[in-house]
Amino acid sequence: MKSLHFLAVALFATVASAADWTPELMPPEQGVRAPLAPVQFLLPALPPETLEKLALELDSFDVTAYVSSTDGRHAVFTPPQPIGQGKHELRLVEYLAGGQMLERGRWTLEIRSGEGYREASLKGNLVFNLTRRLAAHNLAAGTPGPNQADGAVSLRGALADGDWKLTGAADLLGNSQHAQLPRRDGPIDLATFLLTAEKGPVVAQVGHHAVGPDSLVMQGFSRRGVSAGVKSADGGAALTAFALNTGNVIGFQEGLGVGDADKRTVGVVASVKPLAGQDLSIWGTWVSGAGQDQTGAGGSGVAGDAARSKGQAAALSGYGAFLDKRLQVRAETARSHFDADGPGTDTNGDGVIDSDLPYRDGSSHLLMLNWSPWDKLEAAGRPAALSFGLERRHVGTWFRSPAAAGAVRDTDLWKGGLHFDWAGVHGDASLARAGDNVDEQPNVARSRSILST
Ligand SMILES: [Ca+2]
Ligand SMILES: [Ca+2]
Repeated sequence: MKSLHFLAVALFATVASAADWTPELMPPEQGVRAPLAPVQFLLPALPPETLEKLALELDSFDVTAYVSSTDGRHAVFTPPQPIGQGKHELRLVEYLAGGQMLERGRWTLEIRSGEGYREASLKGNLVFNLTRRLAAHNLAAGTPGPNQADGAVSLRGALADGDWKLTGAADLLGNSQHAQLPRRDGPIDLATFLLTAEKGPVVAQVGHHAVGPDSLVMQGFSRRGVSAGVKSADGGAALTAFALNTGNVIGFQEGLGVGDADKRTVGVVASVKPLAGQDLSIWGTWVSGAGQDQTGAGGSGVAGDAARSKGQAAALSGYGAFLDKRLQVRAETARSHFDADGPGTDTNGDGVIDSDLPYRDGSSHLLMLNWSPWDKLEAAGRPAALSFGLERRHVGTWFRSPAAAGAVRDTDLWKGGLHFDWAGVHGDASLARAGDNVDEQPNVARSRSILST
């Protein structure tokens, strides 16, 4: 039986090689492939029964019905509708007896709108509101006139050629009441903007954006500024350096947001996926910055609340998903060196600094586990899911980062919980033990609590 099988394979191989041929894709007539231009092939002299078994696929869709030929050698595919700009895959296959499929040719089609660029687009979106106040009795002095207008314009553009691409986005605001706009001056203002330039492995961004994955030292830190990075061809490793405004600048003001060293945060994020094909990432983040974060009003007790706070922080972070993603692990460790009030504060307003905190060192550690032991669980004939979570978070009393204003501070937490879903019902239960004044400062109050939900 085994030898028969081998014989069959050998026979098939001989037939296939005897009938070996490759089609040829003809270059476009005008140098670029336009969205509706016919695509031409040259085939060798083939018997009619072979021609009948050929099929053409565009991006995995069978488009054989749109192929015609007058002599069996020159085949023309006429797109029934414009092919989108960019790269597409075209495949010519032959169906063999027995249902097997043999790929005869595979090409990348690049569709362009014109000679100039591979991709060029600009989209705009306008919203405009006009409000007229009808009643005008008993209005306070200084009330704006009866006609009010406001609007927003959203612009998106892209330009690409070869291995480079430029994309831009900007949101503009208009309001007849100038005080309603970020800059409070003039009827038109800018909300946010972002320009991205990519060339091969290099990416540069200017405008409102976040850099790299979140960590203990950088969380939700989307700000106006500049960044430049390089990534490996497979996307597994990346290195990005940035300078962003510490606060949240909007409007036509402060330019790129990084001109003032007292309001600037600079840093580097490096990430690597050490095992190919595995869902495992390790990234390091270093930040150094000064200034007030918009979430921390003075005296709010949130990191960065003092307008002139400054410092550095660094974190090493890892995330992995194992056992078909049923076990997820996140681990981080971080250190900081931070002066919460910079050169000090004048607490009684007499013009003389009377409170100046020193630089303090802090550390922070995090471990989070999530485990779903069963892949497919059923209870009483209905699908069910059950997962267990464990969180260990230890944030030192003096741990702060200029790029993580809203982060949890000064906590010593153990938390365990479970989550279940069954027949559309979700439930969570957890038990946590939390404490503060982690560094046991003698003049800071200390609390401990146990919570269950
Ligand atoms: Ca200080
Ligand atoms: Ca004073």
